[in-house]
Amino acid sequence: MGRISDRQIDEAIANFRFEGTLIEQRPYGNGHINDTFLLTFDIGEMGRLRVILQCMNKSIFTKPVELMENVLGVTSYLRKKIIENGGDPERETLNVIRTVANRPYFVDSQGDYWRAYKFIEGATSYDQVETPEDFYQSAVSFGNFQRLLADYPAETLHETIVGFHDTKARFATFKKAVEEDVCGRVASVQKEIDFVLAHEDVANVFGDMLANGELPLRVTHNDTKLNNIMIDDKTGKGICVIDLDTVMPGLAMNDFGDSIRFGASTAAEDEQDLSKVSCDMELFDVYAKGFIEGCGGKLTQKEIEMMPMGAKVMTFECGMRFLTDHLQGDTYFKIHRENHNLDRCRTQFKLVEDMEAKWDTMQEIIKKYNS
Ligand code: ADP
Ligand code: GN1
Ligand code: MG
Repeated sequence: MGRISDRQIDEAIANFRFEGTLIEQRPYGNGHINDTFLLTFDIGEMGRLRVILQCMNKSIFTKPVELMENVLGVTSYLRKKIIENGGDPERETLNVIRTVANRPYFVDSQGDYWRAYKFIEGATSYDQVETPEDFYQSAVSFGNFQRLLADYPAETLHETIVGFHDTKARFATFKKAVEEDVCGRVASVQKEIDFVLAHEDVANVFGDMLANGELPLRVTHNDTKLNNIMIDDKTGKGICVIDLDTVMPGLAMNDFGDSIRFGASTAAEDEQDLSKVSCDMELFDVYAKGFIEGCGGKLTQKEIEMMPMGAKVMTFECGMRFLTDHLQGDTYFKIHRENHNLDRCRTQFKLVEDMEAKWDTMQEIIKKYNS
């Protein structure tokens, strides 16, 4: 935090079509990318109304206008589908609040881009799995999300981050960061660097399979962390997939794998005590079941078979990205303490090792659901 001044926040607030009197504003959530604020308005007799206001990270999302075109396209498409299915479009998809000038985003006097969403009430985004049932529900929701978008015109989607899950390209970027060593940190992380170099094959698997036509490109979320889903406080069901910045053509196994990386870990993403970090096979099982069910028969047998690999690739890629950022001076992911990205990288590599040790079990679990 701290990147955005109070004056900028006030300017943004004044430029959205918010109703009522602002009574509270505070930073919100644990996202690593955008600056998120929770605003509370008093709307008189009607009580209180909350909204999410976000300053988009423009050094990461260099084309915020295109990004918002994606968000509007996807949310209005989902809205129609939710209504057709008898759902509640106010809670089951993000709702963009427009600006006074009737735009879906606001550009402030510093050139920063802002957007606002209705706050999804009565639901929680979890940073760690509390019960296997919650994790199962999040799997069904992410699977459903992919199923609902199966016929979305993929060619209309902008690629908001080029090569986002091109693990091979990320491996090349990593090697360059090691060579350049701009912060002089290479010598202190040789063990982690060696881990990456020894796993080059993991970086290439999906790129090679895509090139051979063995895997289909689908419209995917690409950032399926547990805290990017809202779970209903009353019913315990996953109700809304949020953080749509990276919805783009991608691989089903990566959406599966990124959820496992984050949610099936027995510890937080930045846990310093690595003895606490492992990949929980019960959670892997419930997530696999929920995701495959949620995708509603759309996945090919090959995609299902490759799900353990999706978990390994996403975990390896994320660890490599954290390490790259550590080497480059922590310019991408927000950090809240010294060596934060290094700590995050270490949990990911510990998970990769654990997945390697549990590889046969992961295959067996997936086989149960691949008929
Ligand atoms: P980032 O890209 O930084 O992760 P997110 O869009 O995921 O940003 O938002 C950060 C956090 O804010 C989420 O994890 C969630 O807790 C909360 N959040 C975002 N949008 C909403 C919403 N519409 N309603 C309720 N909470 C939200
Ligand atoms: C970021 O935005 P957030 O915090 O949900 C990142 C993901 C990483 C994740 C690691 C746009 O997700 O790719 O997997 O951190 N998002 C972007 O926690 O880079
Ligand atoms: Mg997020």
